[in-house]
Amino acid sequence: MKKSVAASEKPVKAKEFDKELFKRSVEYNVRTLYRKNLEEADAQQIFQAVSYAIKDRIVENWMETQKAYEKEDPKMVYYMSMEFLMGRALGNNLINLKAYKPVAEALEELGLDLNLIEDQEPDAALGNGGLGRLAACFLDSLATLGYPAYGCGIRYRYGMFKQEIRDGYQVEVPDNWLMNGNPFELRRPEYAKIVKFGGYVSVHTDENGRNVFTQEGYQSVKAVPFDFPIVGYGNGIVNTLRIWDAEPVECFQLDSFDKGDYQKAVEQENLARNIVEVLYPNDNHYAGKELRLKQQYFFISASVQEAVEKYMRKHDDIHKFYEKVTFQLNDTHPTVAIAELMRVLMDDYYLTWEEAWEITTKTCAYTNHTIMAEALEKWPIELFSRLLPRIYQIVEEINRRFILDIQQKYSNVPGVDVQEKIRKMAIIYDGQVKMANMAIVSGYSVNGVARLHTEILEKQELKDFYEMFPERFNNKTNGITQRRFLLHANPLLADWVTAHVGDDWITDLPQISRLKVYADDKKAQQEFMNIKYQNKVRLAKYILEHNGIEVDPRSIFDVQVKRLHEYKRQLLNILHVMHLYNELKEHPELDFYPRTFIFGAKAAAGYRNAKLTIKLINSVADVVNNDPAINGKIKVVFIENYNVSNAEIIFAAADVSEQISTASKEASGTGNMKFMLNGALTLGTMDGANVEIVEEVGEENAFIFGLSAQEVINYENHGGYDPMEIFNNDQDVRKVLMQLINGTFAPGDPELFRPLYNSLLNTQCTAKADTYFILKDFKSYAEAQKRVEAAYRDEDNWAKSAILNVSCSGKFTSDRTIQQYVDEIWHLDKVVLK
Ligand code: H53
Repeated sequence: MKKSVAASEKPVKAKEFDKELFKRSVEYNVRTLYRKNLEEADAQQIFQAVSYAIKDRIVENWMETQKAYEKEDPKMVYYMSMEFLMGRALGNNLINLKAYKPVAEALEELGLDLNLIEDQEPDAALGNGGLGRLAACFLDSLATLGYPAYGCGIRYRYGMFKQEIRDGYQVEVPDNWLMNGNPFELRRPEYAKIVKFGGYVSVHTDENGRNVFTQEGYQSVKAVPFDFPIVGYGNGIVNTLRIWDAEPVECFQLDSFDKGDYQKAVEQENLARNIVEVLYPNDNHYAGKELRLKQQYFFISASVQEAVEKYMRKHDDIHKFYEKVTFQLNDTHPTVAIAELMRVLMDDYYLTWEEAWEITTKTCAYTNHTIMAEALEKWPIELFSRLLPRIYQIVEEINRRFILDIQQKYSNVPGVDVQEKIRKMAIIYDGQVKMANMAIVSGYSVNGVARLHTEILEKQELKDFYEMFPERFNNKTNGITQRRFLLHANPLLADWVTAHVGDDWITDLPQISRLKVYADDKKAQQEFMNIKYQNKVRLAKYILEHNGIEVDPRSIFDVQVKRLHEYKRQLLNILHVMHLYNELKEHPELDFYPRTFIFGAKAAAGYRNAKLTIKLINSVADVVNNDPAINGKIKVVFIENYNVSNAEIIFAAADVSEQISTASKEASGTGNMKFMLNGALTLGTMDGANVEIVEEVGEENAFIFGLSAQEVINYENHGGYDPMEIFNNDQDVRKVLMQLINGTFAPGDPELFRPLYNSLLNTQCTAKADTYFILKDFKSYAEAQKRVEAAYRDEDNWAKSAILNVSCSGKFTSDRTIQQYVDEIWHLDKVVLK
């Protein structure tokens, strides 16, 4: 680790919280914002007033931090991401200011409940799932560790849709999160940038004999940044998440009519309005929409321009740009940053190709988050070159030179088919621009997000690239912030942990391993189970209020919350619930430990099988929950609108964490880590970070089942799996599959779930069947579920395992992940405030 650059070695202590001052400022804010006093203000107004009072405190630290950065001139990381799934800010800011408890007390003295005030804040849902939430955790860790960083993204007017369940179906409702204004953001018009789309490129030679490329006949949009403070924990550091809004370059001008470019003014207005309108609700799936590419270039061009200008405000030699700046590309979505940086360096700063290339390749680093083929972005040349003509020229040249490199390297190597290499690795091939290939070729680092995932990249998916650039590849196993997902989400457990091992875990999670000595302690076990019980009561209350379903907090809370995707296999889970229900119906005398199966998941709006799986879960819930014959032993709950805020309540209450993806498909997972931190036991496949979780906690404290990643890959490559064989031989499987098409769960429409049935069996042989090996893993999953039940009956032992899960979760803090990015990729220096 490099040493910090500031003079003072000791981090500042958080300023003492002045309760009276805070109370006065809340009252003052209500008065000036709404011309009301506290008694007259409604809950939303109080939320705003409280947030503005907190923002005042943050702004002071924000200015101090930025002043220190200005003075120390440290290297900065720009974390470029289409998604930042921030969730709510108020509670998190209070936690990180170390002001949560005093503020709660101050508000209580005013007759107000901080929890209810927090509930007034809409989630900033500028992301879909894992990738966006990871970005948010990384920002928290960067600020807490004192590393200079910017998050760069888009200020979508509508974030991730709100999910309503009507008649068991998902209905998408727009998320107007800015409706009441956002108290924490700051508009920064002074940093606005112009972004150009379309037109054509003209070339002329200037007086120095240089080719000058000019984009002409384009449309442009003004990118206006909004800054969000990212508060470090207890260290006074406040970094910035900079998200870009779009505005028309010029408003309508009357003389537009005279000039005849009224049409153009209208188009620019529309472009600006559309570009940041909405987040694409696809997770792990690329839809190839033109507007999406516009969004990508829009925020990237603005961010790259700003990074270069900021650098040039302090330095005069652009050649050393990479010494002060690094761009981390969060998946392929921001990959146009490579060509945009080349463009700025060559066209605006007149560097040669070679000079620009050296800077770019030393600045850009890429994180791969998936091996799912449908998630890899490939843009049709026609679209890409029409929208970004200058950028396309640059990509073509990167590609041309790279193909020469391939030829040079492999032409004389016996046994290597150079054309095959080019086919697999070229950036432009088959009429498409392949963004992942560009990111690998043009950067200094390529990382996967869990050990297994990185191994699969190196040995299979990106094998040819790994062979060519082995030094670029590295692993950074994901992590999560314990400040949000334990300290804020689970105050009872957080206090209990602190009472036993002190509070160092808040900024040094591996310290939580000191809890291990309590795993066998009967008193600790009881206390732990009691806390879990109270958290289950809290969740049961939420479920009753939101779903109208009564669940028993003494039952096992078995939870699968994550995006709905076939590879995540919610279908396996619900088929198994159907199977248990069958067993109970057939053997009412069965000694069955009551179980509550809890699901939460949003499906992409156009993803048919995913949406039908939601309907199936709700249909099964309707039948099972209302069948007196099973005496309430199984309950099925689908939590509407799973998001960061309700996730906090859900993780805290879970006994069992369902991590059941088809091995090799889940790059890492991060929900798995949040469950572990809150003392749930993992029921999972050896996939993604599950492998490392089990390695930390021991296989005896988890329930592992199913095919290994290598077995899955072997079947995929060589065939040999026939789901029909299982259907014909396994009566349990056969029965639940028949129930998909005989109306057991859809009495009015027996054909309703046929597409799910077909996806598993495909009797028509028109497509591959059971691509995600659900039937193949069914039996071993059911057996693992039996082990769960048996284990839960031994309460002491369960408590021991749960405590061990908490105490072995140290590795999975995003503080560790960020420190590894810093040490091995970014090479930043810590800044400590004086
Ligand atoms: O990224 C998470 C992983 C998870 C992976 C997810 C992800 C997205 O949410 C969206 C696109 C994408 O390529 C990958 O599915 O396994 O934990 C953070 O790395």
